[in-house]
Amino acid sequence: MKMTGGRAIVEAARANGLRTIFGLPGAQIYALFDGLHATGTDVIVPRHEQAAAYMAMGYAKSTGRTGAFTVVPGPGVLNTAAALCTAMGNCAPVVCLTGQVPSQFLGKGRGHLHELADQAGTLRTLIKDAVRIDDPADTSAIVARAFRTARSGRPGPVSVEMCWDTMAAEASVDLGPGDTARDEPEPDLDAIAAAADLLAAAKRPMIMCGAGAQHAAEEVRALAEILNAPVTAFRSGRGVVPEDHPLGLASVAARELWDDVDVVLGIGSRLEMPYIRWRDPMRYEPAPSDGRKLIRVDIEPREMTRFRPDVGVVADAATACRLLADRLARRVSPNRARRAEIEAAKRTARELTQRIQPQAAYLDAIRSVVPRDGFLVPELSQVGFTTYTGAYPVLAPRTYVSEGHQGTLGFGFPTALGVRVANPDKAVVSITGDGGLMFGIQELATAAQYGIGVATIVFNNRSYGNVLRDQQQQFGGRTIGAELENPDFIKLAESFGVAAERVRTPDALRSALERALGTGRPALLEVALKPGEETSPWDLIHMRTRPSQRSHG
Ligand SMILES: Cc1ncc(C[n+]2csc(CCOP(=O)(O)OP(=O)(O)O)c2C)c(N)n1
Repeated sequence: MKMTGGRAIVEAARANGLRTIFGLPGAQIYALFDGLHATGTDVIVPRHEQAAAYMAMGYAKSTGRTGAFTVVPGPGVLNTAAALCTAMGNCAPVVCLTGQVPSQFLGKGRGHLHELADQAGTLRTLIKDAVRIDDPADTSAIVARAFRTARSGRPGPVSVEMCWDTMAAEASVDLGPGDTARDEPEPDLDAIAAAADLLAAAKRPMIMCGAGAQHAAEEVRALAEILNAPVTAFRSGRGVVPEDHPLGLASVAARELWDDVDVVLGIGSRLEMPYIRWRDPMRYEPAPSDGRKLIRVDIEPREMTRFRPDVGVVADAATACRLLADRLARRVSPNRARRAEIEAAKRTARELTQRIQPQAAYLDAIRSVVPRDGFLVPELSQVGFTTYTGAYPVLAPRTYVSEGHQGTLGFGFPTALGVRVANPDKAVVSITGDGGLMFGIQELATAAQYGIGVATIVFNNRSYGNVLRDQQQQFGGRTIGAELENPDFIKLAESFGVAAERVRTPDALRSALERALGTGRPALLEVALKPGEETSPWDLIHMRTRPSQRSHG
């Protein structure tokens, strides 16, 4: 068939499941946008390219399906760089479709519009892969491979570029079929047997999940129930086992139990929480040095050398958990007393996290309104950090969409928009500080234009709160660059056509959020706080010792 290169890219992406794309047009990718027009693909156009990539990430993280975005090359692509490295860090399958200078200018350094010295090479240092389609006849195969790479192994972003003239010109293209396969390593059954032996002999095993366990909720829960093992996570693995299940628990409760844990089973997780945050975050350890046995299940073989376990199982989480459950079902006699210990740890954790005020009271108010299957997108903020402790229990897989190890301020609001686009019938709440929200405030226009019904709660303490506290406590009160003069968020939101309300108490937030979610329309709720008013959550995040044995202010 004769079509432009741009149309061919769209057709190929659609064959691989694309129905919605986030993107911002420009000359090099006009033909691609024309292809989107011709195929009736839903296009959401944000007001800054970074948001296109964050939205694709939110779409991917909340569904497990690949999210896609399209931007112009050079500055357009670089505007998405923070989102791309965030998506890489939190294992989001994302495909970026972009352009290039005209083919005759490739590598010439003439300074053609949006030229970068080596766009694909630059991107390859950030993401899983970056490829160019030089011959339109290869489009189907290259695009299918990009989607496959994004979702296979440890998922992550992949970019596909095509030169301006190639994208615009008509060529003969064979539209191949899509590809739904996912490359999966064959698990080493000896490693499975060794892991099963360690788990069978364990007295108090603990399971720690990461993003790589989100698709394996059923299998993880079945294995946990056989072992009567608590299942925890720091951020990306939360909700795999709901935190109101007798075996599901968040970080503070997990740390309460940690001292007695003898075998750790990490599933699709870097294990940052116990082996970095609960130890010395400045010290790299190549392997555990605390006497506990560690089993790691991870689809990425390099993980086994980055942090060496006693037994490493390179496998998909669901497959490995099924194999382990088969081997353990008749072999272990469940330690029933464990459930009482877990319950006690959860009670203690609840008492401790309730001391983080006013954040915990606001999070209780939010949790009481958001249904089990509703989504929360936190931000790098006092309330967002407080969610790490379990003060906001996560009750279903994929419903807590966090930033991962990049800790990217400003990711939250645009990511939440992508979550809602992918889940138009579910409640989606974005919580953010005033600093973080301003990284993407212009996307209120996008929310209004497309009716993206996210309820955004801005906790306005008129400062980069974390920085302010650190400077006050660690630099003798010499504060610099931490105080903020903000716009009137209510008037600002209303000027975008977004309903807004200011509240000053958790009760008022509860009713305002109920109203906002009830409308299904975008809404902004401002919680007015004083600078420095929040209790620091940090000693319940970096817990070197059992939290109940320490005193808290
Ligand atoms: C891209 C990026 N820039 C800077 C930071 C450092 N940082 C982390 S939290 C924070 C302050 C956040 O302030 P705000 O959003 O107002 O939330 P608050 O802490 O006041 O609740 C900053 C500057 C970061 N994590 N990421």
